[in-house]
Amino acid sequence: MAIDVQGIRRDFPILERRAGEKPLLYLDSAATSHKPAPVIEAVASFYRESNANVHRALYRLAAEATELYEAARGKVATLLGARSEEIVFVRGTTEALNLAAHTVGEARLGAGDTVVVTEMEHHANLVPWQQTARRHGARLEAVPVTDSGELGLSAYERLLSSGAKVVALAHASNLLGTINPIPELAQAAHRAGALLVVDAAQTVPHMPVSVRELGADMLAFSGHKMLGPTGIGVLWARGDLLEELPPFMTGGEMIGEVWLDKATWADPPRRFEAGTPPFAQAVGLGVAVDYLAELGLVDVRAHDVELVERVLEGLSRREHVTVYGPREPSARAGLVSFNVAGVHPHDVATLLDQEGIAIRAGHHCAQPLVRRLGVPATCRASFYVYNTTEEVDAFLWALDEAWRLLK
Ligand code: 7TS
Repeated sequence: MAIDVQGIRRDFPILERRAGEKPLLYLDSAATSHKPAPVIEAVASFYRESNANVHRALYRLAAEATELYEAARGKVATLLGARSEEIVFVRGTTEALNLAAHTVGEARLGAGDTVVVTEMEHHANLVPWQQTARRHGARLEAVPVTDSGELGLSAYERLLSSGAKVVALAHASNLLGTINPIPELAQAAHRAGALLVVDAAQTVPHMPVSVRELGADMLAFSGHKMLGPTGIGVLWARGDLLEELPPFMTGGEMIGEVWLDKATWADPPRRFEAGTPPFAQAVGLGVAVDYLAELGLVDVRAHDVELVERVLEGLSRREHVTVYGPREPSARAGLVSFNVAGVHPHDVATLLDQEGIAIRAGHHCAQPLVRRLGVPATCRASFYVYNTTEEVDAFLWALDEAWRLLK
């Protein structure tokens, strides 16, 4: 069933504000999503009524806060088809991937091993692996991106056979929109004896994601891109893998026992949650998960595809516009990157801003990919549950106005 976008819009207080003279037309949800009133209210009421540090004290308020924090973990586990013990709360995708790279490096990487990434990674899933590879004397290899914006699968197979111990790649590219065929890539990685780490920052908010169906070993995403608060994210990993991994950060409740000269570690997931965790944010994320589950992620996905189809169709009729990534809307996440001939993306974004339209222009934290495309930057429009087909049309109209002024 189609989602009720007008009803959804009423839940998002920020959509009532104006951008200068114009209503806000927000097309940057790939960077961060807006928050519905139930999420804002959940965080506020946690601070008003239930605030205490978790996993520490015996008094009632702390027990209640701990229960709410653990209930949020349970909701995330259900969302992913995982077990609660496999859900590590972190501050976001970047921290999750740093945790993955650091601990997998310690446990599994040695001199002469290969780490496989791709040319379409966000820096958050590239730079931590560069650092880890360097620290352990491993090689870092990147799967190339084809001209149609997909992964070169024969190169992938070749790289796997060169002593690959870990593959780290995006479920969907935040620039191209390409959705990578994770189940197949995971099977091939496992045949080669490598772990598969998935950056799902652009998919978990937008479509049903089951970690078992993907066949991944680890998976990372951020709360703030899925209607939740900032400062909360998730690293999921197979239970037996988490058991094997050493801590990333140390201190706080991640310990078993501590002596002056040594310490032992708590079981997962606590082993990986050093310090005071972002518990109010986790509670907010739990409510965001409820909100998305209520809408139904199958329908959320269908809405994205409808908007992307309309944008792709509109842009393809404009000869001065180049679109990057797959042509087929169902092969993409809910975003479209493009350039306007002879016009710098920043100028396009600035003119659209004068119409109240927020798009992102830049390298989208994927500099190797932008270099591969041979452009300095791109414009990107990205969509979510509160965007309408009328907004897509207004965006296309504003792009035509910008072209008239800048060509
Ligand atoms: N991985 C991908 C695929 C992303 O799109 C992003 C953020 C990250 C990792 C990092 O997430 P964070 O929450 O830790 O910052 N992407 C974007 C973007 O496309 N525009 O702004 C942030």
